[in-house]
Amino acid sequence: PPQLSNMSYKSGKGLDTNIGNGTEAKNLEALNGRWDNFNFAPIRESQVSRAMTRRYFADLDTYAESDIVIIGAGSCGLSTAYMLGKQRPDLKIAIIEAGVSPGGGAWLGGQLFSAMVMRKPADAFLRDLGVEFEDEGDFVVVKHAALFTSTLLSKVLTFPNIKLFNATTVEDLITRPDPTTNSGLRIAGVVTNWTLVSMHHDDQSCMDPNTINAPLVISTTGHDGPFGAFSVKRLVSMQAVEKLGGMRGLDMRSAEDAIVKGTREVVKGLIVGGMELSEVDGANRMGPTFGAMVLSGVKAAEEAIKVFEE
Ligand code: AHZ
Repeated sequence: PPQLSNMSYKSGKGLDTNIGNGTEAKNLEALNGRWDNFNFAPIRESQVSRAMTRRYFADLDTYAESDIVIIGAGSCGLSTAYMLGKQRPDLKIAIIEAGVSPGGGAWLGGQLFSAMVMRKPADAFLRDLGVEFEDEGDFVVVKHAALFTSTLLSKVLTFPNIKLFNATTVEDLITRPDPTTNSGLRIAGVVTNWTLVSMHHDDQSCMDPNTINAPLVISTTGHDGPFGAFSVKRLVSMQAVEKLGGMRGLDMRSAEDAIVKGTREVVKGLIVGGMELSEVDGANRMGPTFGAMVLSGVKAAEEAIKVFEE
């Protein structure tokens, strides 16, 4: 049996026997037909744990002071992040997504159908992203909404200055007094918790949240629902906005223009985009067409860049 004195708990060596040295393979072809003597490179469980937790906690440390926090990784939040990632590699951007899987309502085109419709000129965004589509004249069709969302997500996750914290909910907004604004305050960051914790505030006590300071928050939490329209509802309860307009019935013709045009800094330090904005402005919903979400993201990024140029 291994002697305690011979064990290195730091490296984990000495506790396990029968671990192979690992099959070497420069490429996948090199593995061809070698499965009988195959084994993975050695590992100890603590190495896996440390590889994940060290990075996660370093990220929490790094992004505790961010330049921008984007709330919600749906089609609008991800489009915003993509535009900012491309144009401003100098800004530190945290995306906080309540769900385990980012993407919001953009994994299917509508109902349970696969294809995603975008009205022109949102095809310009698809070209920029490198997602193929069929041109139907006034609108274009991506063969599967998941192709759009996964491509967008993969690009956003590649930017070194953007960190996605998923399974994390924004529970509140950080505010600071600001006598120059109507409400006398500005938004200065977000209050977060793991979503599973947020869901249990009613039956558990002492589960205080965490915080991220940021001079600019971009909220894209979607229309009202269990989580949706979070920031704008909070603006009302903190009396920074008098009341919400409330999302109106579906009218594709007017809804998409209204959302893109209306994307703006609603309260100092808080830009609102995507369907969350319909709750502020009393805009119609547009249903299964996604051009407004991506172009609202483009506009939200443009508005954000203006704030940093001021
Ligand atoms: O999980 C939510 C989703 O992924 C996330 N979210 C909401 N509240 C949050 C909170 N903290 C962190 N407090 C939160 N994350 O925000 C994301 C919103 O994505 P979405 O796809 O619902 O919104 P969107 O505005 O990007 O796109 C909406 C697309 C449309 S239009 C429409 C209609 O007209 O009927 N319906 C949809 C889904």
